[in-house]
Amino acid sequence: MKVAIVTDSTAYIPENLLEKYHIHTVPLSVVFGDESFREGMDITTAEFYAKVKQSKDLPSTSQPAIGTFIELFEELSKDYDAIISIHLSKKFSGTYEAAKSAGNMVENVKVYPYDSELSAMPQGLYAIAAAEMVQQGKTVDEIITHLDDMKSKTRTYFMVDDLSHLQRGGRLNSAQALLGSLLNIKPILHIVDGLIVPFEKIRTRKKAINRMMSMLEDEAVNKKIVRVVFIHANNEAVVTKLREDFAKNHPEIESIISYFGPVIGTHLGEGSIGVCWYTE
Ligand code: MYR
Repeated sequence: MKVAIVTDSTAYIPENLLEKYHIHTVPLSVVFGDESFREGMDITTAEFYAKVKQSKDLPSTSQPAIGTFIELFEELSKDYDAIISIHLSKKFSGTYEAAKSAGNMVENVKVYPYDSELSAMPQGLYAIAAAEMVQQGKTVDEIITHLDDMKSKTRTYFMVDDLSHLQRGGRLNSAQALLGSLLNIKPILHIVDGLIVPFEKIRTRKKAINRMMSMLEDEAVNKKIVRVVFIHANNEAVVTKLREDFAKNHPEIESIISYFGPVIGTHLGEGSIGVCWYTE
């Protein structure tokens, strides 16, 4: 049985890895006023962050149309028997539901929609793991069981410079956001059951980054980490340094730099940093 792996653009999987693992993506969009841009297609990440600074309209985001999924699934049905379609948390976006509906409408291919309960490159790690298993000849059931298992072994922490983006987009409890902006804290956030939740309240950006790195270091010493990802929102130099520092102690662990592109950048804001890893 031939299995294709699909994910959405918010996984922000670097281009070389998309090609290496033959992963297909469907774009979400950012909207400025009445203009809509499919991320990675109509607008690059650099253009997006520049536009946010110039634009009088703050951006909003939208999920892909069901028709976009149908088009891709029909194309893939020519070469594949099954598709695992891995998406950002269904509590963040209607993308998973759109993939599910489209999957029910196409013929000649069985579509298995999968809710990563995350987003950004942590979701990308699921897509990569699934694609590796396809290359090893594993079945759809084996791959889905493995993804379920990864959920309990994946740690995702991130911090934002300004909580107002998350508050405005409605993806963080507003009372928490208000408290954060009033006290000028830099909370470390994480995702629990598909929702963003404060993990720890920390006063400065530097301390928040150090704390995320020390949690990573603890896990690297005590467990076997498969892959680590450092994620930035238009501040690559910061994560390049974090990655270099980590690699000095742990050269054997694969590490990847990814980014918060337009859609997730709309909700987190420039300057956000994320660290994610999963263990065996
Ligand atoms: C839509 O409009 O359908 C997309 C909504 C996306 C909401 C994203 C919320 C922030 C997720 C942050 C994940 C960080 C993982 C490191």
